[in-house]
Amino acid sequence: MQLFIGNKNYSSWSMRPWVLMRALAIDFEEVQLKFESDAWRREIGRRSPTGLVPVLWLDGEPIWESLAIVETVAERFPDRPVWPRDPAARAHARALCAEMHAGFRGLRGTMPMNIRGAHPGKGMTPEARRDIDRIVAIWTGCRERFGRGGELLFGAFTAADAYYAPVVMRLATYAVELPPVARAFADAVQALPAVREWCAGARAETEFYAEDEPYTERPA
Ligand SMILES: N[C@@H](CCC(=O)N[C@@H](CS)C(=O)NCC(=O)O)C(=O)O
Repeated sequence: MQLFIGNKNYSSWSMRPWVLMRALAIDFEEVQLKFESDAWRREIGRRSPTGLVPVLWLDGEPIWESLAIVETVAERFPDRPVWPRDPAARAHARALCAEMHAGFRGLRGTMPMNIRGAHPGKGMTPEARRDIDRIVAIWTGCRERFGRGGELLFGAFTAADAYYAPVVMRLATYAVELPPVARAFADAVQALPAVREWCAGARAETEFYAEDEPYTERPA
C-alpha cells in the first residue's frame, strides 16, 4: 500500500490519511511528491487521476479523494477503529468529516496550512471567523456529547480527529484564540504521536510554495 502525499508543511489533505494510518498503526509506504518539483511533474500525471494528492495505491488501483481513502482504509482494516463503534457516534463522525471535506472555504482561503509558519492575526476575514466559530461549535458539541472516554472528539482517536488535525495546525500558525474545550482538544491533537511525527517532517522541509504563503515574500 503506497500513500502519495505532497509537502508535509503545506498539504492539509495529505495529512489526513497519513495521520489516520500512522495513528492506527497501519503499515504503508509514504511516497512524497513535493509541489513544483521534478518528481511531481514526472509522476503526478500517472499516479493521480485528478493531478492532486493524496492518492492511495492499493492492489494496483489508485484511490483519490481523502474521504474515499479513509473509507477504503476502514473497510480494509475492520479491526482498526477508523470510525466510532456506536452507530450514532459513527454517523456523527462521518458528517463532521463530510462537512470538512466540502466546506470551510473561508478558513482554507486565507489561513492556508503552513505548519512551520507563524503569522499571528493574519487571515481573519469575516468568512474565516464564521468557519472558525462553526469549528469551535463542532468540537465543543462533540466533546460534550461523545467525548467522555478520552481527550479527542469521540474520546479515543478516530478519523474525525485526523480530519480536523490540519485545522488545529492552521489555528496554531495564525494564533487563533480558542475557548477552553476547543483549546484542550487542539492541544490533545497536537500531542498525538502521529501528528507530532508529521509536524516534525513539515518543520524539516525548506521548500517555499507561494500559493500557500500569502503573508511571506518568496525568499531570494
Ligand atoms: N478533495 C481532495 C483535495 C486534494 C487537494 O486539493 N490536494 C492539494 C494538496 S493539499 C493538491 O494536490 N494540490 C496540488 C495542485 O493544486 O497542483 C481530497 O480530499 O483529497
